[in-house]
Amino acid sequence: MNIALVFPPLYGVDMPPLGIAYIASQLISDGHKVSVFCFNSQLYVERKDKQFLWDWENSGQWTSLEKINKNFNVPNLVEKWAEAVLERSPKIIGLSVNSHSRILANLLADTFKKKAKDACVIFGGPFCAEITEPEELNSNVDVYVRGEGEKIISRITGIIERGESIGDSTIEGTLVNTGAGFKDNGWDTNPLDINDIPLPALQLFDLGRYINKVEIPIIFSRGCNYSCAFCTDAPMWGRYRMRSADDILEEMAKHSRLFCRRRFKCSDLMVNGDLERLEQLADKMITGGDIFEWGGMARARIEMSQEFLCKMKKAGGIYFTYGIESGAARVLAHMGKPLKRHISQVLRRTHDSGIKVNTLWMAGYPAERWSDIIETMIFLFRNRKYIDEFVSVSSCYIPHKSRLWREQESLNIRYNNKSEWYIKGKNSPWVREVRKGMLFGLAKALGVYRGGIS
Ligand code: B12
Ligand code: SF4
Repeated sequence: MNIALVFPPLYGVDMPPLGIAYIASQLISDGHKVSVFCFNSQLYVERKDKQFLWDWENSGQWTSLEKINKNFNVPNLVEKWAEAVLERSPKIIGLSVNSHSRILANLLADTFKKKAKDACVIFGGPFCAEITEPEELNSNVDVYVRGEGEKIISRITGIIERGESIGDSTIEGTLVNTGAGFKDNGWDTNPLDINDIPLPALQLFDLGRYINKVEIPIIFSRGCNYSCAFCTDAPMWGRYRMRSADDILEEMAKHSRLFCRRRFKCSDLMVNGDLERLEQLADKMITGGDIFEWGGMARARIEMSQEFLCKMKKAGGIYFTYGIESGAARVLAHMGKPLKRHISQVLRRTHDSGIKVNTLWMAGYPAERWSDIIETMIFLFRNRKYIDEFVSVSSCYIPHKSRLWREQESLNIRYNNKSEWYIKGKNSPWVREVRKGMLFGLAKALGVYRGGIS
């Protein structure tokens, strides 16, 4: 079958999106003809005057149609994009959707159905995993896919190929449009065997359109075995599974040859969820002799000894990005993060092993008091020598389905008329901004903020 995969804005234009590359690859190996349309990078390249809208601080400009309309002629854009997709006469159109692309994705779905009512429109991606309200569902979408999409998309295409009704299907992990509403087929609770899925089809993307000219995206693992209170990534992905060393090395060699690059950027939730397998990978990298560079997000796990980290360095590890969030012991405990003294030790060991230490921070967590932000500033000051980059500080938000979201009542969290959360007399958007400013100001003064990284 002819299948079109679409990636609407907003997303990072750093590198090609891996999710849709994995879906494309699965479909190709199932024997389908796949066309990929990354309208996110296309719009970025076409509208140089609007590139500032892809800066982190402007991501809010994509969260309502009114705001997007201020910057673009949305009806024209959607029409043009829909024409380009429909020119290929796809039987299935899959869109990868996140919280910041859902508005344009919905408009595209409406246009696809108007112009080609027989095409099956499928939404996948992180937005679908967070849907809680029926109002969030669009009647012009035939199927919503929650969580990992490879196995599910194969099943959906099978149903369509056999001419069966998608509305009657019972595939776990989907919400299907019956014509009279949506039927919830629950979640697929069996995470994929990630050594069994084809390597992502990055060759379908024009790398020249993306701004990172050095790295190639990759993932070593999926999932996470922790449950930090503010996080919804872990529930979407299920338990931690690391790919086999051979599979990872095969992908590195293939993509390095294809793109003439030697550095890989891991998009894992954390690269160090399974230290034993990570060490096996490092051993293979070292004995293989052909060392690639790599880096990614990691948890500050005290089990990582100096020796272990030196081995990572020798195997090509060049940076670890730690989600530190806070330097206050009681906030860290409430979040479910490692102990404060353990974090300090891991920062020092990583730095001393020659791996660059990147850090991510969060201000205004519900349990955070003014004294905690001071404690965090002292922590930052004391550890400044081991922190190579203070990448960014976000202000705490409460995603649907996170533990914080479930505990809102007991935390006295309320919402104002702009849907912003607050705790009376303790925490508000203003308080969060001030705390964020304090931390950011200190990072700049200490010289650990160096412009951030993408
Ligand atoms: C790497 C990353 C980035 C990189 C982008 C890299 C690049 N290509 O340029 C950077 C850091 C630049 C980035 C930016 C943004 N990101 Co980001 N990012 C991620 C991260 C950590 C990994 C994404 C990834 O590659 N995953 C691996 C792939 C394989 O997974 P996947 O894309 O989800 O795909 C799977 C399924 O979703 C599904 N699927 C996906 N598409 C489709 C399509 C179909 C048809 C089907 C059937 C299935 C399907 O199947 C895939 C394979 O199993 C995720 C967190 C996470 N772990 O998911 C956040 C995440 C995707 N980002 C998110 C967001 C919101 C953003 C921003 C848009 C805004 C923001 N405020 O953060 C910005 C853009 C900012 C800007 N101004 O540019 C959110 C989305 C939230 C949501 N619920 O929708 C996430 C989930 C983080 C979070 N929890 O907040 N991001
Ligand atoms: S923040 Fe990181 S470690 Fe914590 S639950 Fe989410 S993915 Fe796991």
